[in-house]
Amino acid sequence: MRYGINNWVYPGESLRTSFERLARFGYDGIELKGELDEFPKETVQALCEEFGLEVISILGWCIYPIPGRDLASTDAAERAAAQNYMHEVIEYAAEVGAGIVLTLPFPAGRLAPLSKPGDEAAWRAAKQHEWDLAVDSVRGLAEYATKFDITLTIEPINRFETYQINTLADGLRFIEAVGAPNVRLNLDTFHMNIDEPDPVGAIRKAGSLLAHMHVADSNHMPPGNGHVDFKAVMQALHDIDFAGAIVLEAVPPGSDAGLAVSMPSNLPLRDQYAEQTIRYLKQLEAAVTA
Ligand code: LER
Ligand code: MN
Repeated sequence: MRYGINNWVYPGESLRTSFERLARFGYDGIELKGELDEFPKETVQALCEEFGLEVISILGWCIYPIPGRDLASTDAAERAAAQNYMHEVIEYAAEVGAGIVLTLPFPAGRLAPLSKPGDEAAWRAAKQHEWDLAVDSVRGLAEYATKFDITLTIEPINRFETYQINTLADGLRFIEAVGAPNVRLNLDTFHMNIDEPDPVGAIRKAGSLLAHMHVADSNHMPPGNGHVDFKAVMQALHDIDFAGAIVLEAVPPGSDAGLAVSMPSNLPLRDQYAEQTIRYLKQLEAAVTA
């Protein structure tokens, strides 16, 4: 397996510090938050070279209500801006050698259709309309990504962060609707613990469509600190011949993830979480491959 950490959990930290931590604990690479102006590609390329690390993936930062990031918006200008933004992410990924771009067809943090439907029939119609818009947007992105040999992954995220694509079943239905071979799945153990009826079964069912994994425990802490069965997760990944990377998104306790990852008193946890996770998962990996 290849292992990485997403750097959205390291706000305010220099890239050098993040790369140095990843190298020190034996990670293979980094997943970059898709705020590209913060990470000049020349700096990233030089650090990859210096530390022997790769950029595994870029997380398209489609977070509501950041303007120009909503691929499902009913406002055509907003949708076009989001597509342009994702084109830039795809181009950046190709330039730093990352093969995966994580794509949120519905921005994290938006929990209802923009039209704020007042009854069930209106809700269903609005939901379907935004679904169709998102499918259309992602189909366009997939075509664009083909030119750069980039795979787009769709991550089902929990109901407290989006009102569409909460489960593997939703993700599979979305990918089928898009109908492009370079659109695949990214599962996240934290989100699956909330909305997936059978998280380990979902990994098995995703099979060869699973291109990328995010890990955190049930409480968003590093694997081993909650009740996700990571041994069964690692066994399932092994059994499906998972060839992607496992990327950590661990967050210290607190109701506001953005605040929790930036609190000065939590900074020492960055090393601790990185060290614990790779040690624990590699131990489980050895056990399931023995
Ligand atoms: C993104 O990978 C994710 O897991 C979301 O919770 C971010 O809002
Ligand atoms: Mn995730």
